[in-house]
Amino acid sequence: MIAYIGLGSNLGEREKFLKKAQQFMKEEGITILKCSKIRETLPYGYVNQPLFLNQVVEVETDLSPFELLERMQKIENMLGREREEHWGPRTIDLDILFYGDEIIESPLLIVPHKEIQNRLFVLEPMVELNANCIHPVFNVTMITLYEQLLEKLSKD
Ligand code: A4P
Ligand code: MG
Repeated sequence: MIAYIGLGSNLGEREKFLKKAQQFMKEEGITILKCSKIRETLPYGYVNQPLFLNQVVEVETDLSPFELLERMQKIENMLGREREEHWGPRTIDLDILFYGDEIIESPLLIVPHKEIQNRLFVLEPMVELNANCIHPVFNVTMITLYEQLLEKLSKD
Protein backbone atom coordinates (compact mmCIF):
# COMPACT_ATOMS: atom_id res chain seq x y z
CA MET A 1 0.00 0.00 0.00
CA ILE A 2 1.12 3.57 -0.66
CA ALA A 3 0.92 5.85 2.36
CA TYR A 4 1.98 9.41 3.17
CA ILE A 5 3.67 10.28 6.44
CA GLY A 6 3.96 13.83 7.76
CA LEU A 7 7.11 14.56 9.75
CA GLY A 8 7.51 17.52 12.10
CA SER A 9 10.24 18.57 14.52
CA ASN A 10 10.66 21.72 16.58
CA LEU A 11 13.12 20.80 19.30
CA GLY A 12 16.88 20.25 19.22
CA GLU A 13 18.61 19.14 16.04
CA ARG A 14 15.46 19.23 13.96
CA GLU A 15 16.95 18.14 10.63
CA LYS A 16 18.74 15.23 12.26
CA PHE A 17 15.45 14.00 13.74
CA LEU A 18 13.78 14.06 10.30
CA LYS A 19 16.68 12.06 8.81
CA LYS A 20 16.80 9.59 11.72
CA ALA A 21 13.05 8.98 11.56
CA GLN A 22 13.38 8.02 7.89
CA GLN A 23 16.30 5.74 8.66
CA PHE A 24 14.22 4.00 11.35
CA MET A 25 11.30 3.67 8.91
CA LYS A 26 13.56 1.79 6.49
CA GLU A 27 14.66 -0.49 9.33
CA GLU A 28 10.99 -1.26 10.02
CA GLY A 29 10.53 -2.47 6.43
CA ILE A 30 8.89 0.72 5.18
CA THR A 31 10.16 1.74 1.74
CA ILE A 32 10.50 5.47 1.15
CA LEU A 33 9.55 6.25 -2.43
CA LYS A 34 9.67 10.06 -2.46
CA CYS A 35 10.57 12.86 -0.03
CA SER A 36 9.33 16.42 -0.18
CA LYS A 37 11.58 19.39 0.51
CA ILE A 38 12.06 20.29 4.16
CA ARG A 39 10.22 23.50 5.02
CA GLU A 40 10.56 25.73 8.08
CA THR A 41 7.07 26.63 9.29
CA LEU A 42 5.33 28.73 11.92
CA PRO A 43 3.73 26.66 14.68
CA TYR A 44 0.05 26.01 14.09
CA GLY A 45 -2.39 25.60 16.98
CA TYR A 46 -0.36 26.24 20.10
CA VAL A 47 1.65 29.12 18.62
CA ASN A 48 3.99 30.04 21.46
CA GLN A 49 6.67 27.47 20.59
CA PRO A 50 9.73 27.16 18.31
CA LEU A 51 9.53 27.00 14.50
CA PHE A 52 9.00 23.57 12.99
CA LEU A 53 10.78 21.76 10.22
CA ASN A 54 8.16 19.83 8.25
CA GLN A 55 8.41 17.26 5.50
CA VAL A 56 6.15 14.63 3.91
CA VAL A 57 7.33 11.26 2.61
CA GLU A 58 5.56 8.85 0.27
CA VAL A 59 6.08 5.27 1.41
CA GLU A 60 5.25 1.74 0.32
CA THR A 61 4.43 -0.75 3.06
CA ASP A 62 2.83 -4.13 3.68
CA LEU A 63 1.96 -3.08 7.24
CA SER A 64 -1.69 -2.57 8.13
CA PRO A 65 -2.67 0.98 9.13
CA PHE A 66 -2.60 0.04 12.82
CA GLU A 67 0.78 -1.68 12.48
CA LEU A 68 2.06 1.42 10.68
CA LEU A 69 0.78 3.64 13.53
CA GLU A 70 2.44 1.37 16.08
CA ARG A 71 5.77 1.66 14.18
CA MET A 72 5.45 5.46 13.96
CA GLN A 73 4.89 5.64 17.73
CA LYS A 74 7.83 3.33 18.34
CA ILE A 75 10.04 5.65 16.26
CA GLU A 76 8.70 8.73 18.07
CA ASN A 77 9.56 7.07 21.36
CA MET A 78 13.04 6.06 20.19
CA LEU A 79 13.68 9.67 19.20
CA GLY A 80 12.79 10.84 22.68
CA ARG A 81 9.44 12.44 22.23
CA GLU A 82 7.92 13.53 25.50
CA ARG A 83 4.17 13.38 25.23
CA GLU A 84 3.14 16.25 27.43
CA GLU A 85 1.64 19.26 25.75
CA HIS A 86 -0.99 18.58 23.10
CA TRP A 87 0.27 20.31 19.94
CA GLY A 88 3.36 21.38 21.97
CA PRO A 89 7.11 21.16 21.17
CA ARG A 90 8.43 17.76 20.07
CA THR A 91 11.64 16.23 18.75
CA ILE A 92 9.62 14.30 16.19
CA ASP A 93 5.95 13.89 15.34
CA LEU A 94 4.94 11.32 12.75
CA ASP A 95 1.40 11.50 11.43
CA ILE A 96 -0.19 9.08 8.98
CA LEU A 97 -1.73 11.47 6.46
CA PHE A 98 -3.11 8.94 3.96
CA TYR A 99 -3.14 5.16 3.72
CA GLY A 100 -4.08 4.50 0.10
CA ASP A 101 -7.62 5.79 -0.22
CA GLU A 102 -8.79 4.14 2.99
CA ILE A 103 -11.01 5.93 5.46
CA ILE A 104 -10.46 4.89 9.07
CA GLU A 105 -12.22 6.36 12.06
CA SER A 106 -11.27 4.60 15.25
CA PRO A 107 -10.37 6.00 18.67
CA LEU A 108 -6.70 5.21 17.98
CA LEU A 109 -6.39 6.21 14.37
CA ILE A 110 -8.12 8.62 12.04
CA VAL A 111 -7.11 8.45 8.37
CA PRO A 112 -6.92 10.68 6.38
CA HIS A 113 -5.39 12.79 9.17
CA LYS A 114 -8.15 15.12 10.31
CA GLU A 115 -6.17 18.39 9.89
CA ILE A 116 -4.78 18.01 6.34
CA GLN A 117 -7.15 20.57 4.85
CA ASN A 118 -6.14 23.20 7.46
CA ARG A 119 -2.38 22.91 7.18
CA LEU A 120 -0.18 24.51 4.52
CA PHE A 121 2.79 22.63 5.93
CA VAL A 122 1.05 19.39 4.85
CA LEU A 123 -0.65 20.56 1.64
CA GLU A 124 2.43 22.24 0.11
CA PRO A 125 4.54 19.07 0.29
CA MET A 126 1.56 16.92 -0.79
CA VAL A 127 1.16 19.10 -3.90
CA GLU A 128 4.89 18.73 -4.50
CA LEU A 129 4.74 14.91 -4.24
CA ASN A 130 1.35 14.13 -5.80
CA ALA A 131 -0.79 17.12 -6.74
CA ASN A 132 -3.56 14.94 -8.21
CA CYS A 133 -3.87 12.66 -5.18
CA ILE A 134 -7.54 12.64 -4.18
CA HIS A 135 -8.63 13.15 -0.59
CA PRO A 136 -11.04 10.21 -0.11
CA VAL A 137 -13.34 12.08 2.30
CA PHE A 138 -13.64 15.40 0.46
CA ASN A 139 -13.21 13.86 -3.03
CA VAL A 140 -10.97 16.65 -4.26
CA THR A 141 -7.28 16.76 -5.24
CA MET A 142 -4.43 18.10 -3.14
CA ILE A 143 -4.07 21.06 -5.47
CA THR A 144 -7.72 21.95 -4.91
CA LEU A 145 -7.42 21.66 -1.12
CA TYR A 146 -4.27 23.78 -1.27
CA GLU A 147 -5.97 26.50 -3.34
CA GLN A 148 -9.02 26.44 -1.07
CA LEU A 149 -6.83 26.90 2.00
CA LEU A 150 -4.88 29.78 0.43
CA GLU A 151 -8.21 31.41 -0.41
CA LYS A 152 -9.49 30.90 3.14
CA LEU A 153 -6.27 32.27 4.70
CA SER A 154 -6.32 35.33 2.46
CA LYS A 155 -9.74 36.24 3.90
CA ASP A 156 -8.77 35.84 7.57
N1 A4P B 1 -3.89 9.46 15.91
C1 A4P B 1 -5.08 9.48 15.31
N2 A4P B 1 -4.97 9.55 13.99
C2 A4P B 1 -3.63 9.57 13.73
C3 A4P B 1 -2.89 9.63 12.51
N3 A4P B 1 -3.51 9.70 11.30
N4 A4P B 1 -1.53 9.64 12.60
C4 A4P B 1 -3.73 9.38 17.35
C5 A4P B 1 -0.91 9.58 13.81
N5 A4P B 1 -1.57 9.51 15.00
C6 A4P B 1 -2.93 9.51 14.95
O1 A4P B 1 -1.11 11.96 18.76
C7 A4P B 1 -2.19 11.70 19.58
C8 A4P B 1 -2.88 10.43 19.13
O2 A4P B 1 -3.38 10.65 17.83
C9 A4P B 1 -2.00 9.24 18.97
O3 A4P B 1 -1.89 8.51 20.14
C10 A4P B 1 -2.70 8.42 17.87
O4 A4P B 1 -3.37 7.30 18.43
P1 A4P B 1 0.24 12.49 19.34
O5 A4P B 1 1.19 12.55 18.19
O6 A4P B 1 0.60 11.76 20.54
O7 A4P B 1 -0.21 13.93 19.85
P2 A4P B 1 -0.05 15.30 19.16
O8 A4P B 1 0.81 15.18 17.95
O9 A4P B 1 0.33 16.26 20.20
O10 A4P B 1 -1.52 15.62 18.75
P3 A4P B 1 -2.09 15.51 17.34
O11 A4P B 1 -3.55 15.72 17.42
O12 A4P B 1 -1.58 14.30 16.64
O13 A4P B 1 -1.46 16.78 16.73
P4 A4P B 1 -0.87 16.87 15.32
O14 A4P B 1 -1.99 16.91 14.36
O15 A4P B 1 0.17 15.87 15.13
O16 A4P B 1 -0.27 18.32 15.39
N6 A4P B 1 2.69 23.30 13.48
C11 A4P B 1 3.60 23.20 12.48
N7 A4P B 1 4.00 24.29 11.80
N8 A4P B 1 4.12 21.98 12.13
C12 A4P B 1 3.75 20.82 12.77
O17 A4P B 1 4.24 19.74 12.43
N9 A4P B 1 2.33 19.81 14.48
C13 A4P B 1 1.42 19.88 15.44
C14 A4P B 1 0.92 18.62 16.05
C15 A4P B 1 0.86 21.17 15.86
N10 A4P B 1 1.37 22.31 15.14
C16 A4P B 1 2.27 22.19 14.16
C17 A4P B 1 2.78 20.90 13.82
MG1 MG C 1 0.68 13.67 15.96
